[in-house]
Amino acid sequence: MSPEEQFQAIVDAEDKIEPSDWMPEGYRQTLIRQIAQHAHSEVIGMQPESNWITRAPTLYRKAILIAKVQDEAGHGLYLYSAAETLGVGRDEMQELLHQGKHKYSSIFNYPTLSWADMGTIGWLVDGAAITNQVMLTRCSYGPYARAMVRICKEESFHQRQGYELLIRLCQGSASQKAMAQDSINRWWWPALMMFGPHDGDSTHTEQSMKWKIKRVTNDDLRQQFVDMTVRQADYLGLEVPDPDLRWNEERGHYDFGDIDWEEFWRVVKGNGPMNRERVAHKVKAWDDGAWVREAAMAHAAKEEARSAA
Ligand code: BYC
Repeated sequence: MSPEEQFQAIVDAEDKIEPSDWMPEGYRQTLIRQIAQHAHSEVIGMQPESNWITRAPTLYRKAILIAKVQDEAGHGLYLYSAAETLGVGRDEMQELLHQGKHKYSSIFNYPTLSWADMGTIGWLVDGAAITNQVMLTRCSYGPYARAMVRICKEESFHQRQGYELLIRLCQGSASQKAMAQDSINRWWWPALMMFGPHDGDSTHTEQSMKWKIKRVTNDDLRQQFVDMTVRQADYLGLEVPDPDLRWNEERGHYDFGDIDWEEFWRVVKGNGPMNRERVAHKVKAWDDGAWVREAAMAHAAKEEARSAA
């Protein structure tokens, strides 16, 4: 058996590939790309929500929001660690993100304009994230799959807190309910875009499915998300902003309208409403934090010298 055949046999047998195992270069590069993008998404994803921490309406909501944003930082750290096991440095990944050479999820390039957006992000954005990420707990690469188990548990908590926030708003005054409706109007389509291009336009799906990095295609996950979420919107008494949305008895799924793919690619290529601000803020945070990293390195060097003495 060639190394490639042996590798594929391990994958097909549902065993995990570990960092010290032989792997095709394409597999390694695909994982670095996907895991780094995922880590960057978690970290950039802190920005839209942290924007509302100082304006949370109660201490209770503020505590939840701070904890959620902190969880996202933690997810970024697990994922950067998983990517590092593939031989890429954390500083290198940061540099590529700062230079615009690494992507992150399109969803975080939209602004958070109202308090209801905190609920909608939890409900729709974390909801879409879990729909996509549950399959990643079964990814063939061990360190990524294991990181995803913990991340999914936390994301499902995030999803529920967002939905609960919206239940409260929708049971509140007419203007609170209108704020919730305005929020779903703005986030619905970008949330559907999170799953990526149609399967026919997806560069990586076929190979990633063969390697069992991905287990379900972009379109199938998107359908799963729509089917689950429309019922949740009904319960809230909110309308999904899609005139073509209807239950298809024959398919056993909801049919839904066309996604604006021009908007998707515009955002992915760096020209969405908030791309420049998001990256500029990230670069500033990295530069402002340089002294912390330097102090930690100096401390580690001192400790090492002390234990060597
Ligand atoms: N945005 O061949 P395809 C979170 C790119 S964070 C931008 O289908 P693939 C949270 C794609 O990279 C959630 N780019 O790709 C955090 C590729 O370009 P490259 C983040 C996108 O990888 C804070 C090209 O389009 N989740 O939960 O097979 C607060 C062709 O696509 C997007 C993850 O990262 C997009 N939406 O499938 C709250 C999950 N979609 O790289 C919540 C892990 C596609 O060739 N990632 N592109 O230049 C994945 O599962 C897969 O990477 C994707 C895309 C399903 C996203």
